[in-house]
Amino acid sequence: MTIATIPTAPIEGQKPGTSGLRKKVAVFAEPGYLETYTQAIFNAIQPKGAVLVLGGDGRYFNRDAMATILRIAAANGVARVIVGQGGILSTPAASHLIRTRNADGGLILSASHNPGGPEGDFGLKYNIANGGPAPESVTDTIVTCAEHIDRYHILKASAPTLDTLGESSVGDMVIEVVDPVADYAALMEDLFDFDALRQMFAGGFTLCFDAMHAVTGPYATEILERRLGAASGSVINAVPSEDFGGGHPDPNPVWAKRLYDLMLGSDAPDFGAASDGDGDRNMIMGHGIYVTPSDSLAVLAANAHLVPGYKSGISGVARSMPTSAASDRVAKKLGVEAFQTPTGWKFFGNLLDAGRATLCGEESAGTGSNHVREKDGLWAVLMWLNILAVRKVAVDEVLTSHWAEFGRDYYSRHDYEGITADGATALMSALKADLPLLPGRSSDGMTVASAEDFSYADPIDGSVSTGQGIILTYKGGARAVLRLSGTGTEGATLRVYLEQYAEPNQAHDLDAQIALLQVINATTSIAQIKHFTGRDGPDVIS
Ligand code: G16
Repeated sequence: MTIATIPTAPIEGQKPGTSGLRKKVAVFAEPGYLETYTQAIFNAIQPKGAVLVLGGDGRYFNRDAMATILRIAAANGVARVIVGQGGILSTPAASHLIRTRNADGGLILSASHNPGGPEGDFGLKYNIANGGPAPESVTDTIVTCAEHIDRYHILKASAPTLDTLGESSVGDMVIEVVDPVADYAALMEDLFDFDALRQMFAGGFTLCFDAMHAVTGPYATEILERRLGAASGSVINAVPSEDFGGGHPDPNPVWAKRLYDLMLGSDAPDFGAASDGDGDRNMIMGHGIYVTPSDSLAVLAANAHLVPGYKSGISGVARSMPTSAASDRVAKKLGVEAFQTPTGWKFFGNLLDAGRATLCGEESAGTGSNHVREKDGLWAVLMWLNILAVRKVAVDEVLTSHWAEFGRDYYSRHDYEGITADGATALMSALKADLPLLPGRSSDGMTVASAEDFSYADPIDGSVSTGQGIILTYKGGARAVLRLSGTGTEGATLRVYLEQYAEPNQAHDLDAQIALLQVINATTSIAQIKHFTGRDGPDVIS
């Protein structure tokens, strides 16, 4: 085995964001960049003798990056790499494979919902042995290693193509190419009542699943159409492409507009859903109705006992801080724990490992459970379908009956995209500086009751994460959260999360923007959004 050791320069200031390192393809493709960052990961995790899982969402640069990573892995003494055929693994399937094969960790190549192609984005994320994203202690070590690196090691031989199932080797390292779908589909069969679902589809239930030309195409076609009998063509945009068909693989009303419009039209199927670039996000719709991710988590928590995998109940529900309080109300009624964590799936890992939470969810279209350690788009779809199969009602009835029992948390997120990093930082700094002065401040008929800069002490390992977003709680209970996105690759994105609770006996059929008008206006004014961003309004409202 011939190894080359190549001098390289440190990578400075490349702290992974909310979910691994995301950059333009052009940055990752710069000579030595991917090599150096991969070596920094290996310096941090010391992978000699390790078994690793490797997979990606198939976006542009996936195959080239895999070939490089395999050669660096071999040069660093990795014993075995389990790879999805063609280099493909959805993020939840990779998480499952790490767990089911007792691997030491895995590398996931994806920029999630960000666009792909030569001008698009690429990403690299390290997951630990529990199958979940590396916690901050590990990502901090990777950053330190990247800042002090001066060489990388790479096998001189080239890596095999990854198209043929089975084992081969490169240097002393075994490469095992596996079917990307098989193990994941088997896990779904364990969790859900496939017989009941088959019956529902045989009875004429209709569905449209938009795979957005991304990784879930093969997974959804196999599970929904082949195994469950949904009509052929129920999965649309099912063939993955390197640039997601030129689209933006983010399952929300803006980017999944074709599905959104279909579900609001008169020819809508019974159920609509979409997933993102790497298969971990989801969008859920019924005929004429969009289910917010916050409501979806609450509904799944309230109905989980109807699904075989959760029939003995759930231990707790965890949500990210900007997610609405809807799931807290369910947890309270069920008498189970409710947790509020910072944004980022990695913060759920300890709670899931300790058995304190069974279901987790985020306003950013992520929902999941203890079956893996990532959010899981298709899992969320199957949860909903299984619940509909048991309750035999439509999506809108599930929601309206939920609100009638628990009340409705009107919710919306306003995104100001591509603003200057300076403006974004100045806005957050001004809010932080003003924190003690904000309580009592009034605007548009709303008065701030309390203001805090969210910090989280992990109840399992005690680690503390600070500066996770500003929370403004208004008198009467409405809430606004302001934070900067950690997943963008250009400029900065300000996210403003808004919510207002309506009791069970109050109106639940208002448009969310109308129900939230006062809290929107008050927050825009108190945070001086126009002043700092130069924008009259948000770019994306979801
Ligand atoms: C990633 C994380 C999620 C998190 C989201 C937030 O999502 O995995 O846990 O909620 O980022 O994004 P932002 O920082 O832009 O608000 P994904 O799907 O991109 O991996």
